[in-house]
Amino acid sequence: MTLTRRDFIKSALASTVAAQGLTLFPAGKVFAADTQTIPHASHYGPFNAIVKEGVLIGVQPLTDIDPFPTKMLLEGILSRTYSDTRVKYPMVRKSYLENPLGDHKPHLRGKEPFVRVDWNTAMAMVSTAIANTIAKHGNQAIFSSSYGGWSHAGLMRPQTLQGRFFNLVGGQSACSGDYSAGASEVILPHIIGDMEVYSPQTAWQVIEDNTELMLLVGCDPYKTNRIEFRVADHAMHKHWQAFAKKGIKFVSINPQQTQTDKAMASEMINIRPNTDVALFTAMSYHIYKSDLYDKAYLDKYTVGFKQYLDYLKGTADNTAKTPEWAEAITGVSAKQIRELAEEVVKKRTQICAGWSLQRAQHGEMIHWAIINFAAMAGKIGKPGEGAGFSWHYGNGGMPQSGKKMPAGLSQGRNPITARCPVVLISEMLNNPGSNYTRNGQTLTFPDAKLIYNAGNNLLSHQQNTNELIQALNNNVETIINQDPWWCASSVYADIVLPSTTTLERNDISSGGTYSNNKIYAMKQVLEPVGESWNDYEIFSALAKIFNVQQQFTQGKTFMQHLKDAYAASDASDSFDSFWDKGVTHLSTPKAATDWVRHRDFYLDPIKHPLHTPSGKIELYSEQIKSYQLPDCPPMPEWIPPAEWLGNAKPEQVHVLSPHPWMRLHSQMANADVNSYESVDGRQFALINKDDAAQRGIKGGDLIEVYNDRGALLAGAKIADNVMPGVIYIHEGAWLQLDNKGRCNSGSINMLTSARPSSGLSQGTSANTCLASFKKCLDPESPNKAYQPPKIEIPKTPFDISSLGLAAALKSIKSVKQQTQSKGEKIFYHACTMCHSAPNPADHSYKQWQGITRSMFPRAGLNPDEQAEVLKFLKQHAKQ
Ligand SMILES: Nc1nc2c(c(=O)[nH]1)N[C@H]1C(S)=C(S)[C@@H](COP(=O)(O)OP(=O)(O)OC[C@H]3O[C@@H](n4cnc5c(=O)[nH]c(N)nc54)[C@H](O)[C@@H]3O)O[C@H]1N2
Ligand SMILES: Nc1nc2c(c(=O)[nH]1)N[C@H]1C(S)=C(S)[C@@H](COP(=O)(O)OP(=O)(O)OC[C@H]3O[C@@H](n4cnc5c(=O)[nH]c(N)nc54)[C@H](O)[C@@H]3O)O[C@H]1N2
Ligand SMILES: [Mo]
Repeated sequence: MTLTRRDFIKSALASTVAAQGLTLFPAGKVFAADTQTIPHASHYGPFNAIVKEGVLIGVQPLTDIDPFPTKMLLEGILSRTYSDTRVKYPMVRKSYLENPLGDHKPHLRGKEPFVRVDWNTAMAMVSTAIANTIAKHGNQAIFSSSYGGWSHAGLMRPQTLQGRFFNLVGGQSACSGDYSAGASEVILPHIIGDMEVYSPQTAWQVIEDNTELMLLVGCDPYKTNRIEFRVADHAMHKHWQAFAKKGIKFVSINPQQTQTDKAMASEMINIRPNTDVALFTAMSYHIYKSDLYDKAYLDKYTVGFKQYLDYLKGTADNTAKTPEWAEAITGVSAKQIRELAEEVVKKRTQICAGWSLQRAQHGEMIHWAIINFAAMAGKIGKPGEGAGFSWHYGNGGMPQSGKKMPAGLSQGRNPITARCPVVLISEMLNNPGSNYTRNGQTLTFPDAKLIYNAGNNLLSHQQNTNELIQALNNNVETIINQDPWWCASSVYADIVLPSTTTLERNDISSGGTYSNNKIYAMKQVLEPVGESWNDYEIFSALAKIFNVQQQFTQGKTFMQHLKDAYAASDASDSFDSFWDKGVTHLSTPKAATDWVRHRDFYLDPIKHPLHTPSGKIELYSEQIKSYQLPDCPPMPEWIPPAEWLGNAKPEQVHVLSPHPWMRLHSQMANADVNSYESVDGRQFALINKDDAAQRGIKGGDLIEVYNDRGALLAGAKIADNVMPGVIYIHEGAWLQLDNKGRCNSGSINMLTSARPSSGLSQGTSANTCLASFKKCLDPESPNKAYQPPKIEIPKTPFDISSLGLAAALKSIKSVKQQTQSKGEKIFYHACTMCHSAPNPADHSYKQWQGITRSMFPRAGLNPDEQAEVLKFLKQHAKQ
């Protein structure tokens, strides 16, 4: 039996569950007849939802698939489902509702109450805003801030559905790049012919059999593999434990000792943030000077050594890049630099670098500097050796099945080509129509008047919150946010559309990112909470209003879309059997366990050239040189960032904002498990004991962290595993500004800058950030970020006819629906499995050939499909 929503809210069971937070059910537990176990899956792992009288009462892990379920799965999912922070009804900001067509006082966003409305009113208001914006400013004025977004693990991702709807009504301006690896994904195709950051890694078994040294560089897979873009299964642990048992040595270059370091007993090399380029440059210099470098390898597999050597020797700048030179920059002793360089050369070494390093100004340089060093050491392409940039993501190292997984609905082609690199959103809003560069192209910002944000938390994840709020309030007429919760982006929106969570509808997912060896049913577990609609319902309803519903739904039911997606996959189980069991497994060929990154190239560089201009590893890039960028040189050079310990004032520290252990960004911040990330209800800051003592701060104290851009309050946590001069504030706390404009919740982006990495990639530089901190003696209240805003219930219903929706809809020109080639269709369809569909013009055709070599196996495309996609990319690639 399922309760109606109304019954549920009243039910005693619901309040008991909400109060207790959790009932934990061990794997394999058998339940009484009145209790259902319903299979579902999430970023945090697969599970059985335990349901009684229509109420979720717990989550049971599937330990045969995931032997290491996290508390985010076991406790967080339940706790956040029934949290007070659910948006239960459509909401409109008070002044917006009072004057939706005129001055609705954008400066009151985030400050005034919301008014509950019914769905008719909400949809009429959203449609009017969209239609008026298109009629007045064109489709380019609709901006999708959904760069991809981590919403959920299913096929029906809000970002894709949003693109599908808007593309049917003339398109929307969109984001380019992502926050994750924005710098490397642009530079590395020039250097090594693939993005590398989203590419499979040498298989675990090869590491176990061959590797002697694993060199972790800002890489913490024990943390970052706790979740997956699709469904986590934590399969790495068995293998990493085997690495340790085998006696593989771990060395970790990092300002902090991580959980991975603890588990692997890594030898630590604490380094000043943002200075790794200097370290690897000096290691390259040292192996040159001591004649330990591999000349034959350089001749055969690389270009540009001559120019790079000039840089190492200091021919032009009179500075030899010696270990002593690097010691002064990095804080790592010259002796240690020499020893490390020699050890790496002499041992079979796999370098594993994370992405935080390149989330920095000049972020393009670091992975490149590592590649140059690894090439000089003669490592790339050999079993158990080389440089990899995805060991910490998607279970990197897991053998690939190459099987086709179900894919979501296609967005289709976006008729609007205007894009904004994610970190430049405030810049775009403040300078509509102005130019910027990206990957050698000069492009133009759209003039965004309406922002539609679905399934990503812009106000939390975007750098420099104060600048963003100003830019939004000065330039954007309407902000629509679609989310199950009162996250920061909901609180700062004009119209909030409550979407269900995946628990309240059906879906399908698969896992893992590279392995593609399982397909999961995400069955509906509950009735929608409050009056929330699922994302598909919301966009179908909009499509109906805009008269494109038939194209949006293709006349299919929701369940038919899922069945078709499953049928198009390589699963051999029937849909009914799969749906019944909740999971189906796909086999992985034996050869996948022997896979070595860049082995083909290493064995035969003529037959298997890289997709760079030279076909080789480019230690120096003529292509990058031709772009003539003042902030992105043609080889990996150490360039001091605008903010680092080398130019900090005595009272300042470097602030890093790594990803949280017990959250997925801002997700789970409203769940019980966030207590792990908090001190007294606020985000904690990890502080070295000496830095704390100097400022008279003890563990548990409230501190204020501040710089020119903003301020936040956080709880002090004294750490013995963080180097002096560096503090850690995990990204993803929700937002609550006090009367002094400080974030009372500890949201890190109050402090970060939206300065891009460089004119090449325009990636984020969140980790280039200095700030001061002191004990806070004047908090105004406890943290209220995890409470819903003030909500009013109107006495009289809103008069929808006053909006003039019919006239607004009539004033938009009809849109000619596009016909897509076979290859284009496959491209946009398969890309729904990733962050977002990239623009074919982002890369040259040659680069696409390299990039698709990693992507095709992940998408499970057969040779004919691959040929069609390549044909499409050839026509539309960057010239
Ligand atoms: N649990 C959990 N896992 C996640 C996520 C999450 O939110 N929670 N998010 C996922 C996403 S979207 C992404 S993009 C990835 C992010 O993956 P990463 O970007 O690799 O992760 P971070 O946590 O930012 O940083 C990892 C390590 O880099 C170190 N570090 C920072 N700056 C420097 C530096 O200048 N030099 C050196 N040597 N080390 C440095 C930090 O101390 C930290 O230990 O993680 C994914 N996994
Ligand atoms: N300072 C700093 N900032 C950073 C980073 C950093 O390292 N430092 N990391 C950056 C990186 S790498 C990333 S990837 C971004 C992450 O940024 P986001 O992708 O914005 O991260 P999430 O917090 O996971 O946001 C997902 C949102 O989707 C919502 N959601 C969940 N399920 C559903 C659903 O079914 N439907 C709808 N409509 N919504 C749903 C959630 O409630 C949440 O608000 O942050 C970036 N910001
Ligand atoms: Mo990310």
